Amino acid sequence: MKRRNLLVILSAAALAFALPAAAQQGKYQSEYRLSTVVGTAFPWGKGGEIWGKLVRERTNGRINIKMYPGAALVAGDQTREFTAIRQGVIDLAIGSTINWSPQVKELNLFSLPFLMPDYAAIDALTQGEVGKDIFKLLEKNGVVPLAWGENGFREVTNSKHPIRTPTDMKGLKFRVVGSPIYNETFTALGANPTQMSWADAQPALASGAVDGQENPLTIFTAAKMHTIGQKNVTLWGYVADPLIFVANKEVWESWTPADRKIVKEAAIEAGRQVIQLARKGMIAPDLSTIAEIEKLGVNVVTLSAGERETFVKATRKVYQKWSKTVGQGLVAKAEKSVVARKQ
Ligand code: X2X
Repeated sequence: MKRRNLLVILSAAALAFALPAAAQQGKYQSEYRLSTVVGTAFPWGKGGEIWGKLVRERTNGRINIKMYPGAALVAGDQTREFTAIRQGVIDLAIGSTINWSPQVKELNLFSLPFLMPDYAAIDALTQGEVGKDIFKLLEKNGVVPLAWGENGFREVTNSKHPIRTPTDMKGLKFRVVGSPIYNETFTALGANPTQMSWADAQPALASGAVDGQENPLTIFTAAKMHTIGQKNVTLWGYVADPLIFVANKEVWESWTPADRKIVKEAAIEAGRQVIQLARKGMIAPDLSTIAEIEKLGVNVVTLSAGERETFVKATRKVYQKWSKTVGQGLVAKAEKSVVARKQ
């Protein structure tokens, strides 16, 4: 073979090698649609932004993530998000365990009232055996789980008066999220719950159609809920919703192993940052977020251990009933993990 021909062959081989795997496979989409319920003013949406940026940089733009906040790909109906991921209407999502619990009933674990007494308890579940079990369940349900994030402890707020006992909730109307366990918990406390989406919740609060709601404080501040009548917050920490980063299975399989690794590692990194943002200013000695909320003219009630106990007792039946739905084995494992948690 002539020297020149050999060079041509060699350089062609080098070029093929250097080309991104995507171009060789030709399977990559120009854009991947990422669903979140809230936008970048919230830690949750920030997580989407961080994930997208890391992936774009590290894949040299081969994987271009576009965010669709407001659960826009399912017209705001966040309880349909999981099905849409499975069907490929959504390529990627960072979702709350609550919103996916209609399809994956075990995700109601995190909504069992007063299962998790503190942040260490959330970590003990998501970062331990329970977290692994839940990822396996998600895989069985046809999506690819990648990383954990956090929405946070869901605190109860209302426009009427401070809540210190279940009696204070009697007769108040609350917007609750899309799992029936919330209706049952609020009913057990003597309140009137109505299930609605996040999109519908804000106008309902603003018009006074409902008196209160429950959400993490980062949602409270970013959505400026004090401007829609929510002047009373009670830190009862009854449930917390982790977030889960996932990919549609076919999309995942269309990527090269090297790109999958990039996407997964970026999800883990973004998840860590979301968790940090979600907890900022809420753990002693840094309670600055709570102080900022008080400065907005909001009355923040911290319950004594005894006061909290009355809420625990009042919701115990709901806990027991829903433990069966979640699966007694998984609940027992979670309870054990909570007891053994490292502070
Ligand atoms: O709808 C809510 O309350 C929110 C934003 O927290 C969730 O999506 C679970």
